[in-house]
Amino acid sequence: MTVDSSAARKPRRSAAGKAGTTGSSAGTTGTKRTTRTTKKSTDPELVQLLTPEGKRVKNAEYDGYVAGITPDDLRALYRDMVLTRRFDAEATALQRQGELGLWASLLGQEAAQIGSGRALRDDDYVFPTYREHGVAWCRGVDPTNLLGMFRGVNNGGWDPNSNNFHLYTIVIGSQTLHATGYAMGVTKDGADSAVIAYFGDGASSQGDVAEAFTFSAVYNAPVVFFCQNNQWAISEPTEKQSRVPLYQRAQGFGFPGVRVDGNDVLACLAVTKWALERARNGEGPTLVEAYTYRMGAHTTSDDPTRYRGDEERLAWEAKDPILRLRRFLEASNHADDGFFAELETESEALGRRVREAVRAMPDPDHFAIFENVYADGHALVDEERAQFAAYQASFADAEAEGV
Ligand SMILES: Cc1ncc(C[n+]2csc(CCOP(=O)(O)OP(=O)(O)O)c2C)c(N)n1
Ligand SMILES: [Mg+2]
Repeated sequence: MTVDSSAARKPRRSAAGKAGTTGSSAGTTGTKRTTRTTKKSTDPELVQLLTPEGKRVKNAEYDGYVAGITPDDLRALYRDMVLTRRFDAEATALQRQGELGLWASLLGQEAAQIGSGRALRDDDYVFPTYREHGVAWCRGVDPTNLLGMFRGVNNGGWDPNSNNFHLYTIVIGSQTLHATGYAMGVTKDGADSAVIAYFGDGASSQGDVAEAFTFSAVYNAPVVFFCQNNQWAISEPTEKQSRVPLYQRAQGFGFPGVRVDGNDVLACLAVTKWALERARNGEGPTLVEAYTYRMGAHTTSDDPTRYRGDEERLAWEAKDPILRLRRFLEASNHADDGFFAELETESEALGRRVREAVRAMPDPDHFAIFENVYADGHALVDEERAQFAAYQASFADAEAEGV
């Protein structure tokens, strides 16, 4: 992607007073704090370049970061989002068919992931959670590798160093510390690459994240903390995570935080480029809060109808990240029917490819999990293995009787 950021202004050292940004010298939020659930698209705190209706709006601070974007680039961003959504839908279906143990859908978060993912350079390093399928796509990780992990037939799925994309991390928030340590190493190496850590709104309450913020600030580590605030941490709403908007938390640690419309791929691209540039220029960490929505269940094991209503989902459907870019492409004559039809064919081919690949994978070995806990055996693991073997054997009679 050729996005010219040279026209952009030099990143500021203090972001005080800027809409949607808190810098180390920004004022406090006062004693009366409010919580919020849904931001309007006109919210001054929210950096937005494309409205939900697909209208391009000017933004003096961030326009420079997408100034060189071409129609080809825009179509490429659209393609990335469509293919990622298609692959994600296929994975959900495969789980329902018993082919995967679990799937964590990214539905609704495509713009946050593709915008930030396409802002990265090849030599930058990514530390994802378990939901960053769109970022994995941008890094060139084959989707079937992700599916192998969720089927339980590989121990991670890819070599992190081949794509500078670390393994998925399930232990909430811990990857922010890994990213910080890695970024401190980048500084010691004298490199000008940057590191990005993805995490969720729920993760922002973890001690690990607070420690990562402290260390990265104090050591001026070249790291971008990219928080996808998808409004939910399983069944916990964001209001239960913080009394202030999440991006404002950076202020207390002494680095800037910005809230970007996480359903606006252009804004996510621009803001992430700005944050990465700060990191490369030796200006330390940045917190980006991508304000978005988890359209589906937390994972395929979750039933969101037990804790949230339809109105919220419908309100967010109107802000769909793919639809808004499509509207913009159509209104500006950057894409014709032929482009959309071809992409539809490509999407179906991708769905077919991953489906066939997963069906060709072996069944997971139920005992493999016990082999990778310790290098040299362990009494407790041996006991657990024996218990599990007895449990499995308990089905033998039923199977023999055809129950
Ligand atoms: C340390 C730790 N505590 C609890 C869990 C269980 N857990 C898995 S996902 C999750 C919610 C995470 O929510 P959020 O950070 O908002 O990310 P999202 O799933 O919404 O993308 C929790 C509590 C875990 N994996 N690790
Ligand atoms: Mg969340």
